[in-house]
Amino acid sequence: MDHAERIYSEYNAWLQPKFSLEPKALQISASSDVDFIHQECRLGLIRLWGGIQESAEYTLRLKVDDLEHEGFSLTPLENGYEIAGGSKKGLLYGVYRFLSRLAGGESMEKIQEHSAPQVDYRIINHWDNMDGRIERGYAGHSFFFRNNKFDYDEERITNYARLMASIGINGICINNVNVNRVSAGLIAEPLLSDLAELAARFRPFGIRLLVSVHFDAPMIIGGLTTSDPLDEGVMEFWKAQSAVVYDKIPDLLGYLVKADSEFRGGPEEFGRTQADGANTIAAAVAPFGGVVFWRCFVYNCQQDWRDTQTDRPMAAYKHFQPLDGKFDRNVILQIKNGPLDFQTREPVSPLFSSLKNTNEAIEFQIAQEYTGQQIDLYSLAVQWEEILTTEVDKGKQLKSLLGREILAMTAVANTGDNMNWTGNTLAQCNLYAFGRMAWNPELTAKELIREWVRVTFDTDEHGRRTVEEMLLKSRGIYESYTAPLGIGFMVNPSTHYGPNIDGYEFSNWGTYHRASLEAIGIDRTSKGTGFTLQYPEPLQRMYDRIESCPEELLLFFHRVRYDYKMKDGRTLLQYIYDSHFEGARQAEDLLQSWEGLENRIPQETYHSVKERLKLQLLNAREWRDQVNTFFYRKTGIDDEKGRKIYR
Ligand code: GCW
Repeated sequence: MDHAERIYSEYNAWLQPKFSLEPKALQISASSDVDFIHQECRLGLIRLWGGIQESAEYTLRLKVDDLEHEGFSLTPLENGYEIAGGSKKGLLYGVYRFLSRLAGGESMEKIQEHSAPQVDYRIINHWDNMDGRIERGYAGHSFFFRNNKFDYDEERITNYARLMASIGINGICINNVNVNRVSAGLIAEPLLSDLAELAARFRPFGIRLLVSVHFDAPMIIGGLTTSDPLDEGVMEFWKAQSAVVYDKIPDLLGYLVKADSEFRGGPEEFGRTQADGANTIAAAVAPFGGVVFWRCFVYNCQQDWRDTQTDRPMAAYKHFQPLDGKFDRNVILQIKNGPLDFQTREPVSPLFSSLKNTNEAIEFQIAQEYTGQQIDLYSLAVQWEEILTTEVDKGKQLKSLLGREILAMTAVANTGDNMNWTGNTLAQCNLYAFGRMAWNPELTAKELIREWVRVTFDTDEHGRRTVEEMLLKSRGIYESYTAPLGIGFMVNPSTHYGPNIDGYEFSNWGTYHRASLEAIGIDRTSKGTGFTLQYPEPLQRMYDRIESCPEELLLFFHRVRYDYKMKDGRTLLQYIYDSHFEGARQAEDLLQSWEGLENRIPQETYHSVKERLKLQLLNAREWRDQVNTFFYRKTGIDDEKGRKIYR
């Protein structure tokens, strides 16, 4: 292997060679302006086949054609094959798709596809701090930063860029939305030059960088005494500083901003609106074609638990819905998928159906903060598919808004400097699925999981099926032994792993279950906090009425007595017991299924996943016992099936 080949294969997850594939004798033909893509294609084939045997009899043609801008087509021909793209970017995507289908074991003559992405912006958000730590990172340290400086392995960056481009990602924000005084400096020298150098490494792969900026940058780096977005000096600061930034990085995608959120400053501190804040910054990047991604994760994180009027999931709507139509064209409001915070089960944020004249981005979290931290198995694709197919307006699924009102799919990265990128190898599937789903939201979790398993493991049918089934079931299993029915949280404060039922019950964060001796949950109906009123009819009515509320969200919307009869006749309490006993038992099944793969999966992966599944089992048992004991102690009612509950 020469150097270039090694770079290609070293860490490349699903682009890693797995099979010894039958090489095909061919020549690659491409015009000289797509040299880089030509090279990528060559390296990819060498990696898959161990080499290329040149032959004039069969030609693999790469060309830019009249297709959708980022689209591509893959077409077998009489004596050759054609990969066409609507632009160089489209062609690159076509090449990667072609390689990845080959890697999945398909034969070249049968690969035929025409595809173009549904949303323009497909973005990964890193929550990397410049000291090298990653907020909510479960796969090691940052591969961009260390000791408050850029510090990276160039090959790894290339590999990462390739990996992301191969699933259609075209934007990456490299620093945490929680910007501190150091990372605030990314838009000024000396860090700006380093940022420009990094941007250049991503550029050939069609990836534009974004940078998280500090709302108080006018004070921190501009030396002003205010950050008031309507102050002349502040507006001038953003304009001048952005001109400096775009001079260095002309294709920077733009800025990401977390303001008025979790102790970060924002426009509301100056009596201004979210639109005032976003528009001032957006006006500064507009001349350069830049975009401002403005997060809607705005709520009171200093709530008094005694206050039962304030209802955290209602906050984003209250701050942003009244401003619909007031945001500049280059502002995209970045909205978390649910109204609370990346829980296993939440309704879709009501902002998506209620903003009619505002650009939106949906934000997912691939990092498994509340979903098992890359120890417990959790296939997010399953959850995302449910979210995208949720009805958000009369007869309209969320995914029908993609490419119309929702212009971007963004997600918090689950990667770090661990050799396999994601700590748990099986968590790679979530990263893969995000990119593919952002490209084509019609893909189902089942299809995505199958694709990923195929390109990742060189194993037999039994092996593949086992991994697929484990992944498909994993979300349901995790949900059932943690905090099901939409009640959420009950996790250890700050780490967010493992059970702590009252951990947040008397805290400031606004996430309460309010369990008493008789009932649990918050009444969020029109008669309660009024949260359901944020949805259009008929959703409002559906969530309002306990009979029509989807059962899996029962405790998100309603306060329910333990003796409430669920649809199948069980009491709520018995459902809680069953769910936890069953979930913990299924965690055992996961481990057992995996153990059956001992000689079918590469040793290192086999053992590291097994270690995690063992930890998952301990976690599941701890959740089961703590939750069951908690409710037993509240109610004094035993499990009908007489299983062990600690008193
Ligand atoms: O879920 C919370 C996390 C914070 C995170 C915040 C956010 C980056 O616990 O770590 O901060 O969400 O999304 O801004």
